[in-house]
Amino acid sequence: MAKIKKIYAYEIIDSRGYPTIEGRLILDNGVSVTTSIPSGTSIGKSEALELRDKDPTRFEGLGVTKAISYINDLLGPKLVGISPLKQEEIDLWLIKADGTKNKSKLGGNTLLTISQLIVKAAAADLKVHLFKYINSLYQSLFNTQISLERLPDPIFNIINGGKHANNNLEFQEFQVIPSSSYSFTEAYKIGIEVYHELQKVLAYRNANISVGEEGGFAPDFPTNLDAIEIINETIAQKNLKIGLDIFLGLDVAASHFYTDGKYHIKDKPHPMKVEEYMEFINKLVTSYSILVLEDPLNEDDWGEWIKFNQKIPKNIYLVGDDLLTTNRERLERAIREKACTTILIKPNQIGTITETLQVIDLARKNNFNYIVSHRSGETNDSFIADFAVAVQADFVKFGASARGERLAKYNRLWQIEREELKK
Ligand code: 2PG
Ligand code: MG
Repeated sequence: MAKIKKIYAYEIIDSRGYPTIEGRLILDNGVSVTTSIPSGTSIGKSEALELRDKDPTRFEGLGVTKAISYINDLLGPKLVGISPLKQEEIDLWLIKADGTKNKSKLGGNTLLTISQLIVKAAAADLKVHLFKYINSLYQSLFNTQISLERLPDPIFNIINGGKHANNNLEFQEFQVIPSSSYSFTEAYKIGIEVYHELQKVLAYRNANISVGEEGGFAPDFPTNLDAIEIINETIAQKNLKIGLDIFLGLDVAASHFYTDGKYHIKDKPHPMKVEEYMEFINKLVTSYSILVLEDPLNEDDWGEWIKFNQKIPKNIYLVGDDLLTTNRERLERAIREKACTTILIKPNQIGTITETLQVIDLARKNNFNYIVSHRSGETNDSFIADFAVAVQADFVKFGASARGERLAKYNRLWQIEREELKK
């Protein structure tokens, strides 16, 4: 079995134009793999720390040379001679080397670079598709098999707002979700055609067709509801039936417009207290075939989440992203208190692949749904696409069906469906 010969990292620039880490691992048989790390713009308070240099003379303080020196000088050399098949051991060693609860010493981005390199190197060495290797890794960690049957259903973020765009919408993501009865190939085509139709509808209305961080359009509208209405109109133009062929989704990312104990959105002329706001969101969900609803409430208000979860229809995926931050303890609490039904999975929120798989295992054992997600700051690495197939996520959320860093993931899913899943 091959052993690690060298691990090193360097800065590259992400889709937002800011530095991030790319790492490379070379095995002693000459096999080499590369991976890079995404970065969030709207970040949950409980996420693993993303280590940045804070040196104002470089990249507005967002350089990652400190993290890179930890990989090149501290961690990488100690892994020379070790087999990449020892994922769990290596990840536990990384966690211990950091020693903090939120990876604040070495950085979640530092640890995840190494953790992902190890996964990729093992798959490359064994000459198996990445998703098949991650699937077998899960099986060896938890003694349970996940049968590789299907591709996750894609969630396309076609209008961007909130922190992802400089338009005036408070909600962060307005999404369309083709019915799960479609194959990925069909769903992808629908997502792409709806995206282009939306561009036409927006242009017809003299709305702005420039895009936000995740490739969705970023128009100004008088209210958030107007953005939903325009998506409905677009879907009707394509002769698709809403609630049958296609559904809507929202990442409200409500923590970002929650101040002074109230929710501030332009749909109401006054800031709303939680009761009124919940009523508003609940009505919106039921009137607009919203299937997936992410972070509708402030990330600290567990009690309100519990109430809301009781209130909304049972068939809706109530998703905790900023609430749960791919964190095992927070997921345990959500399960215990019934705060929501679905967790968003982002490996860089926690920092290692083993911990990410542990969270998924906990979700699966408790019939909790899970969605694998990109970040707003992305690279062209499609690791997350293989990861989502490997764990048979209910959905994937990789942004709009436009811009290279988003398409790298969707196109990889397409390739898996076309060439690799059933072979
Ligand atoms: C989210 C993510 C991804 P960010 O809130 O779900 O869409 O955004 O990466 O900016 O946290
Ligand atoms: Mg989110």
